[in-house]
Amino acid sequence: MSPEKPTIDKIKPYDMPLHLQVDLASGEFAPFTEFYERRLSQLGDLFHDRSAVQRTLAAGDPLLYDVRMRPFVTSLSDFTFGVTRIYPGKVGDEYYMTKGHFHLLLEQPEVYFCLRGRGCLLIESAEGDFHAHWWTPGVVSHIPPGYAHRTVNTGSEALVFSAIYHLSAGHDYGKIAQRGFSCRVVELNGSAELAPNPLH
Ligand code: PAN
Ligand code: ZN
Repeated sequence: MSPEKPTIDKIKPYDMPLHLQVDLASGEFAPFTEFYERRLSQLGDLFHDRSAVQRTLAAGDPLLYDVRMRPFVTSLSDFTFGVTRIYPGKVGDEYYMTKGHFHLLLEQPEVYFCLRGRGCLLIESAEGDFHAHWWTPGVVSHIPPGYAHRTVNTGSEALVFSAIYHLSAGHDYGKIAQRGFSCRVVELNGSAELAPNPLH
């Protein structure tokens, strides 16, 4: 999969302060300017159990997550504020998760803030330095420069989190699509556990 280039060139700079309102219960906010959804048919390769993917797709094409974003571009710099909502569910023993990516500009970090639900953030450098942050509402995670990141909903309700990063960071999905992270997050005896990823 090819890297997704930042859309910064398309956005007119605006140098005045702005505010927006997040509904903490639903994870929706306004005003947003970009919105996308990701369904299982777009993400089936992420999941280990391919026969479970096929069985699920035969019954429909579930929505795994959606993302709302509001870029703040000024004539000097930029930020993006985004809220991701991952729905509860599993494919095989793996919970619904985001695609996961490195930033195209590796030096660009990101801050995540868990607003609602239960989850796990996987963070890993290209050299294999792996970390998992177990999330409840109120947990803030810093993703340092050079670390890939993926979020997993381990709970029974939507997992909602906000993200702040420079829009110029961009997204590189290719490496994660090929081999994933060192660990997968699976349900084992009714609880969420890390399991080694044999493809990594
Ligand atoms: C987030 C993610 C968002 C969706 O805004 O883009 O949670 O995850 P994927 O992009 O991996 O599908 C972020 O990390 N932005 O940089
Ligand atoms: Zn990111």
